[in-house]
This record gives sequence, structure tokens and C-alpha cells, in this order.
Amino acid sequence: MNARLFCRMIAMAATALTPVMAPVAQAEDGYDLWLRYAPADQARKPGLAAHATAIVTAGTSPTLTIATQEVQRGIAGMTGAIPTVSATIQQGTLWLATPASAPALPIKTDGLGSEGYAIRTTMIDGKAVTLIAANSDIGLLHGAYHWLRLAQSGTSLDKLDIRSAPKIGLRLLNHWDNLNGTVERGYAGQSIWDWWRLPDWKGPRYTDYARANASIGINGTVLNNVNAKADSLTAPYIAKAAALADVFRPYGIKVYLSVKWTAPMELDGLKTADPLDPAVAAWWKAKADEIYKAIPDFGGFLVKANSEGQPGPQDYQRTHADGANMLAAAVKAHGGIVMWRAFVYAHDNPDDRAKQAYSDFKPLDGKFADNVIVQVKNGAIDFQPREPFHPLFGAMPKTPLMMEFQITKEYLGQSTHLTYLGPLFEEVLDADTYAKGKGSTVAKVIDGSLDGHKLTGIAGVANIGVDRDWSGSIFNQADWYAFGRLAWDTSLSAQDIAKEWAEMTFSPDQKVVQPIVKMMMGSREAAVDYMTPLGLTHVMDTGHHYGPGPWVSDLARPEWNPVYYHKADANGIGFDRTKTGSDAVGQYAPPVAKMWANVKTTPERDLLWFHHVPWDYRLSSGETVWDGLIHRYDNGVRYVADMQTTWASLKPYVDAERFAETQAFLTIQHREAQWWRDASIAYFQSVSKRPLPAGSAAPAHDLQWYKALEFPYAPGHN
Ligand code: BDP
Repeated sequence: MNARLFCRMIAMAATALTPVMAPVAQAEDGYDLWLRYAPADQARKPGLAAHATAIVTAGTSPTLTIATQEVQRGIAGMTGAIPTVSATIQQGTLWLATPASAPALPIKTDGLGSEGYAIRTTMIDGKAVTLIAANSDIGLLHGAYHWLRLAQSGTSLDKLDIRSAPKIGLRLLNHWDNLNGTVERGYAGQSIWDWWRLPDWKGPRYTDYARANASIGINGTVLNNVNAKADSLTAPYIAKAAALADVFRPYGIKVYLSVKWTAPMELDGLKTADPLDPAVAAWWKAKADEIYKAIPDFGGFLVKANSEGQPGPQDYQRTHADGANMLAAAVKAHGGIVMWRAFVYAHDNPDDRAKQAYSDFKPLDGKFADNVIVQVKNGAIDFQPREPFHPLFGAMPKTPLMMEFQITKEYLGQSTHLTYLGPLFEEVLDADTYAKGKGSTVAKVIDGSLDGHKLTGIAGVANIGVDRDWSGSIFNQADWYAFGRLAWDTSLSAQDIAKEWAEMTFSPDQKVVQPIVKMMMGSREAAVDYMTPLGLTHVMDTGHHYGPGPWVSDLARPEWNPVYYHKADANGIGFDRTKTGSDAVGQYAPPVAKMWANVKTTPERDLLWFHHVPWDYRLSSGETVWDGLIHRYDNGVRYVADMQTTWASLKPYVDAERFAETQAFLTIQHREAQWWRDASIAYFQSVSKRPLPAGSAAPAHDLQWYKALEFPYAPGHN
């Protein structure tokens, strides 16, 4: 397309976007995420436009074209003026350059790596210029998105001097998407991958997906579910993955695949999947060669093995390291990596489930090939509303470990609850493992700085589907956004991220932003309160994990039953993980173990995770643990009611469509929070036989009523 035609199209789009009367809020369906580029206040428009009258790029590439068009789109949307594409620097130029394309660059790019950037306002030949500098075009694209973020959030663009580079190398989404279009633990509709019509049809949504991810620095995506089908490694599916890789490449995003351990047997009739069998290794080598022929920059494999019924090397009396290293050898020559998941617990192991991954993996420290990274969930059980950090962080200094967070909210209210995950991510990243003394945070383990690793990574289980708003709700978009921002820079605060997200998603007007940020910041703690207060865990109903089921006790494996986790009886409640119990605390570095071993020094938020205490045990407030539990359930429900009030007050400032959806979802959340509270109290009261503290209402129904509820069609459950 020639430049003039493009500009005409942009102009038309701008006209379409600029409302005649400039109303505060136009109906929106959320498709544009945080890249809305909504019209700025009249007062801000001229200033904004003046900072990008023209765009100069040193050199050309698909990535630079994307950066240029994104800035044009952004400025056109916000101001109605369209920056020209120019060869020469003029007043108000946005200049994108690398040292290779512009040797006289007035900014040093040392330390920015291959993805980072610097942004500086400066004078060149008497003209005010904003220079975005990087070592690569991808770095320039990231810089352009940063600049657009500032522009959208109402920040002054007059005096900028920014340098930013990610410390973590692999910043990936993990899609638990199945080849039949369903998404395991997906609450935003079917998969966005239209496997059936790929590779021929590459719909526009793939491009918008890449834009959204590039705008927050995500640089890789695992396309298929960790509960993988062998079919994704057949030639037709490799071609489909290659088509997606072609779309994502100019955005700096690589594709990866989850693999099924027994693929060589299933696809080509091999007699075994023993990793030490030469025929098996040869099969994987040939498969890797085939993939790299189609996708030269393929990232590598993600593996769930010997976990929840998935096959793996232990079926052949081999270790996880034997398995990982065999696959690593297959991709090594191509520069690929293997992400081997540590989410394992065995049906025949009577030990505390929270201890099993450590027991399996700790002895393997130092035994993995150098292109293997072990992917560890944030906590030792499973993406609960709150878990202490996983004991493997800090315990495997000779092995690169990557973080696995869950962005999709399997256990945090699924699609409708407003439970902003930024504070959860932040809490885990900031947790101190004490592996090498004070300050050995989880963030430093995964960014490689604690133990000197170069291979580093962080993954988030995606919350993306074909819903128009991508994530099942407007506020769920913030979790995708926060994951990307923290993956880029673990030192950012969840609050600052919420603020910039709200500014871009709703309006830079602080009258709107402040109440929204306040709602978001307390929302995860509220969910902890109405679901799993005081360190309770995994009390969700079976299978779909939707709603409460603390009474469930009849499932085949002990650790599938909520009663296993809370151990409530007539005397008390909680899981003793000290020496008198499972001694899970012994898996942590001594200062941490010491803190959690003592009921008095254990933070109350983790109390029942580590201790079994009598119902009369006194909390720091002076109330009993029983009363404290009830009060927390009450607080959680109250918080949701407060969010409803706050949201109602924002009606004049938010467009009708997004306002109505959020209002309806808060109504659902309030009803469900009340249900969580009532059902949990009905059950625990049947065990503790204690009266409710004064002022706390009795549950609306008796325990049988809650137990009888069934949800055979709850989403996200295969
Ligand atoms: C659990 C999910 C299950 C996943 C599993 C995993 O309930 O659907 O397959 O984790 O991470 O959270 O492998």
C-alpha cells in the first residue's frame, strides 16, 4: 500500500473515531483492550500532535512499518491529526533509530540488549525531537509502545529520558487451548486459534493479538495445552503453527509447542518413549528438524510429564532430567529450549502434595542440560487465591527456574469476579526465599541474577478467548496487562500498573482512575477473604473449581478432596506443615522455615496453610480463629458490595456497554461471594459446632442445600 493511500485510510479511520460532539463515553465492546487511542481532551490534543508531527525511521523493515503505523493510528485516534512519514527530521519528529542505521545517534544503547529501548526528548539542528533508540527494530517497537502508553495515560511528553530493558529473557503466554477449539480453564469463549482453517486463513485477530502482546513486551506464546495431543506435531499442524509464527514474527513473538511424551509411539508406532532409547531420541531430533524447517525461529517445547495422568520418562524408570535432556538435545542445534514443568504429584505418594515437586526436582539440581529451564508454579499446590511461594524457588541454584503464573482465574472467580491479579503476582515476585541471605527474592531467582543464569523466563497461563473483549471481562484484561508489564520489569508496582491500565482502558481523568485503582487493589484480598481466608486452600468444588466445596471427601485421591487441605475437625482447623506434621516448612531456607514453623511468627494470612490450630486459638486481634474466619468471610462480601457502590458512581464517566457489563458482573460476584461465605460457614459450623460471632448473619440455607448444588456445564472444564 502506498503511503498516501495509507494516510487516507488513517484519516478516514480518524474521522470515524472522532465523535462530533466529543461525548465523554462512547459505547465500546472492549476489543481494543488498552490500545484504544480514544480522543484526548481538547486541551491536550495540540500538545500531543506536536510531539509526533512526523515519523522518521532509519531503515525499513516489517517491524518498523508496524511501529510507524501504530504511532499513526495512536495519534490519529487521540488527536485526529496524522503524523507524516518523513525522511528528514523536522520540528516535532518522532525519530526511531538503531546505532546500525544511524551511526551518529545521540543516545548510547549499551545495556539495552536486543529488546530494550531508550526514549529521550532532545534538540537536533534546533528542532525539538523525540528520539527512540534501540539495538534492534523490535526494541524500537517496544519503545514506540511505551511512548504511546505515556501519550494515552495523559503523561507529559515534553521532557522524556527513559531507559528500559527486560531482565527476564522469555516472557511467554501459555495457552491451554485444545485442537478442537475448547480452552482448558478458559472463561472467555473458544480458542482464538482457528486450527481448522489455518494455515490458509489468518484472521485479523492474530495481528491484534500480536499487537497487544508486543505492547506489553510479551515475546513468546505456547500455542497448545500442556495436556497436549500428539497431533499438534503432525505435518498439517506444524504448517498451521508456522502460519501463526509468520504473523507474530515482526512483533518479536516466537511460537512454542507443548508436546505429549508418547508422541513417537502414537504418531509413528515406536515401541517405547524411553528417553534413553536411541530410536526415541532420533525421532525427536527428526521432529525438531521438521519443525525448524517450517519455523526457523521456533522457540522450543513445553512439557507436562508424569503429572496428573500424563505420560513421562518416569514410566520408563528415568528421571525428569533424562527426559528434558533428550528433548533439549533435539532442539539444541537450532537454538531451541525445553521448558520442563515441575507441577508433579503422584497418586501413590502419601506425602503432603505441597512437598512432592521439591522432593522430585531438588535432587536433580545441576543435572539438566543448559537449554532446559524448569517451569515452577508460583505456589506448591495450584494457583490458589493465596499460596506461600513454591519451595523450589531458591532451592535449585544450578538450574534455571522459570515462573508459571495463571492469568486465567480458575480459582479466583473465573470470568466474572473482579479480582485484579497484580497484587498476587507482586507478592510472589517480592517474596524473600533467603536462599542466599536476605534479599534473595523470587524475582531474583527467575531473572537469573541470584545464581548467575542466562536462560530466564516467566510464563502466564492465558485468559484469552474469542469473546469480543478477549478475556471474558473488561477487568480481566488488566491481568493480562499486569502479567506482561511485570514480566518486563518485576520491580513495577501492581498499583502503578493498575493506574496506567485504567488510564488507557477508561480515561486519564483521575476522577475515574483513582476509584478504579482502589477497587482493583483490594479485590484479590477480598476474594481470599470470601473464599480461602487465613491460609485455607483448595476448598473449591470438584472438577470445574467453580464455587465452594469444603465438604468434598469422597474423591479417589486424598489430595483431590478439600477436606485434605483444611483438616477441620471438632477441635480445630488447618494443615500442620511443621515438624509435628508434614514438615513442608523444612523445604525452605532456614530463616523462612523458622518463621513458618512457629505459629506466633507465621503471618496470619498463611496461618492455616502451615498450622492446625484449635478453634479457640487467639489471633492478633484478640478474637478466636473461629470468629476471625467468619469476620473475614463477611469482609470479603462487604468489599464486593463496596465495589458495586463505587462502580455505580462511575456511570457518568464510562461508556454504556462496558459500564453495564461490569455492573452485571459485580452483581454476579456479590451473589457468589455471599454463596462462598454462606456455604463455607454452614460447613465449618457443622464441624466446629460454634455460634456465629455477634453481628454475623446465619447462612441463607442449610448445609444440605449448598451440598446439593451441581454445575455440570460450568465452563473451562474438559
Ligand atoms: C490445574 C488445572 C488443570 C491443569 C493443571 C496443570 O486444574 O486443568 O491441567 O493445573 O497445570 O490448575 O497442568
